[in-house]
Amino acid sequence: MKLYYFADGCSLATHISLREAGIDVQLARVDTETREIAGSSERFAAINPKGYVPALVFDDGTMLTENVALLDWTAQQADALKPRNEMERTRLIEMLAFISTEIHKQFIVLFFAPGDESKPYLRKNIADRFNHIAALLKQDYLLGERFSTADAFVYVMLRWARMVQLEVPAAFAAYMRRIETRPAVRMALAAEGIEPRALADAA
Ligand SMILES: N[C@@H](CCC(=O)N[C@@H](CS)C(=O)NCC(=O)O)C(=O)O
Repeated sequence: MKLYYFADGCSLATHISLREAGIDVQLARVDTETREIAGSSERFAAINPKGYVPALVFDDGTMLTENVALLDWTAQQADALKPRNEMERTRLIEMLAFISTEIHKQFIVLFFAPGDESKPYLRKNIADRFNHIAALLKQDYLLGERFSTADAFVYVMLRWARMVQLEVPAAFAAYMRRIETRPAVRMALAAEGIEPRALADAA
């Protein structure tokens, strides 16, 4: 299978999760500006008409898109990630939907909407959402003692928070370090040519 991704994009959550699941994935890097695919003459728009990453193309040619769907699908693929019952799966989807709509989408507007007028509002909104998640962080990972695909997603959002110097609760410092010590995360970052952020800050 092939994962179409932007370096340090939201697709990093799927990339990390696939590695956590032990799935062998081929990477296809999409240039954020030109939308060309590295090492290929294909146009990304011809692969995913929605025009955005992540897009996962299976060996039979079918494609899965949308972070929430990809992170739910990946969670089903390995015992280490798989929710243990129906309610755990629903809780995972609840968290993925929250991160997707309440944080990820708001970052996209913060980054790309023209004008500065709405930026303070968006920054406060995103900060409030991170506060909400921090209050839930009672164990090592968001949904308990086990790493889940929601951790991969919120980790990417925390990287973005650092990119725009958005202050997040102190609890996330140790959390990010914990995530970044995971071998699958280190491998995904190295494959995308990007640096760990929490560990770099601590150095
Ligand atoms: N609804 C999609 C949105 C994905 C998304 O926003 N992807 C960004 C990168 S983080 C992108 O490819 N943007 C390019 C574009 O929209 O043209 C999802 O949740 O997967």
